[in-house]
Amino acid sequence: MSKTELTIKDITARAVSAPLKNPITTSAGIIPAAPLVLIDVTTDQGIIGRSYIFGYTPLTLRPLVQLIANLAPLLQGKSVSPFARFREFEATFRLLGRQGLLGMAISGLDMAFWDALGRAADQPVAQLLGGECKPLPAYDSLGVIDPVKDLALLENTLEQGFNAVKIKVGAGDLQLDIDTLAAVRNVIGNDLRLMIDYNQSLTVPEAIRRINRLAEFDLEWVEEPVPAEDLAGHAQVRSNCNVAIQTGENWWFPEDASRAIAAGASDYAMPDLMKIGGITGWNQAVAQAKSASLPVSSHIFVEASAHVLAVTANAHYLEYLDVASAVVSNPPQIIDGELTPTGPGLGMDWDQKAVEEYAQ
Ligand code: SMN
Ligand code: MG
Repeated sequence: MSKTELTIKDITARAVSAPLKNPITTSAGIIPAAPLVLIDVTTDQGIIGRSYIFGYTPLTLRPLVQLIANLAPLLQGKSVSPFARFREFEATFRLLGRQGLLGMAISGLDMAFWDALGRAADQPVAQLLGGECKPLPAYDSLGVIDPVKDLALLENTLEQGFNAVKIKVGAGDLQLDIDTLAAVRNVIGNDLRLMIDYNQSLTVPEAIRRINRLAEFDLEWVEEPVPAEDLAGHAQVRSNCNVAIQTGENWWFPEDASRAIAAGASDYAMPDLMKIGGITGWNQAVAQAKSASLPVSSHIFVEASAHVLAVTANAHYLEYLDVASAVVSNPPQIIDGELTPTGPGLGMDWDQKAVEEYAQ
C-alpha cells in the first residue's frame, strides 16, 4: 500500500427531507421535498468523503440507510480505490444483481470515494480526473408548467441567463402539451433551446403522434416518451419522428448504456450518477456514448455532475435541478446560465444545522 493511500474507517448514512424551491412535478407524480441520504465515508487518514443519493420517495430512506450501514463492514480497512471497490461490488453482488436500492447505495459510495480522493489531493475531482474547472452550459430544469399560472418560473430562468430550459409534459392530452409549449415559447422567445420530458408516460403510437405535432416548437430533445425499459419502443419513436430523443436517467450501470446504444434507443444520453454506478460507472458509460457519437448530458446531482461533465468527451448540457441546496453549505451557483465545478473533491459540505433540522 502506498504511503498516501486512503483506507476506509467507517461509513455513515443519514436520511433527510430537503425542502425544494419548487416541488418536482411530473406526469408520473409530484415530489414535494427531496428524500436524500447523505453519505459520509471517514478514512483512517482523517479525510472525509461525502455524497448524497436521491430516493425519489421517502419510502426508500430507511432501507437505504440500513443498506449502507450493512455495507460498511465489507468496506472497512479497504483502500479508497473507486475502481477496485466497483469491481468488488460487481463480483460480490453477482447473484443478487445491482439494480435498485443496492445500485443507488453502491453509486453513492463511489461518489463519496472520489470526493475523498479529491480532498486528499486538495483538488477538484474534475482536475483529479484530468479535466479543467471551466464553466459548463446548463439548462434550467422545471416541472409540469401550468400555461397560465407558472410563467413566472420562466422569467426566473431568463434572469439567470440560461440558454436552455426543460419542462415536463404529458400530464394531460396533446392539446394541453400544445397550449403549454405555445405559452412557454411566448415567454422565452425562439432563441432559447427548449426540451420536454414525458417521464415515460406515453405509448409508442401516441408518442409518435404527439412529437410530430409538437415539432413546430423547435425542440432540442424529447425525453423518455415511453417506458424507459422499452428500448425497441424508443427506437421506433426515434425512427418515426424528426426530433431528437433523449434517454439515460434510468440506465442501470454501464451495461444498460450498452443495451440502449445497441438498440438505437436514443439520439442523446443523460446517465444519472446514482444509477449508472457513480463516477466510475459514468466514465465507462460515457466512453461508449462517445464511440457511438451520442452527446452526453447529466441528470440531477448538479454538484458531482459538473465534475464528470468536465471530463466527458461528448459533453452536452448539465441539468440544473438542485435537490440538495437546503442541506449543503456551499450550493452550486449558476452564472450566466453556466456552472463551474468547484473543489476540493466534489466541493460539497453539509450545513450541519439544516441536516439536523430536516433529519428523517
Ligand atoms: C426527474 C428528475 C428528478 C425527479 C423526477 C424526475 C426527471 C428529469 O426525469 O429528467 O429531470
Ligand atoms: Mg427526465
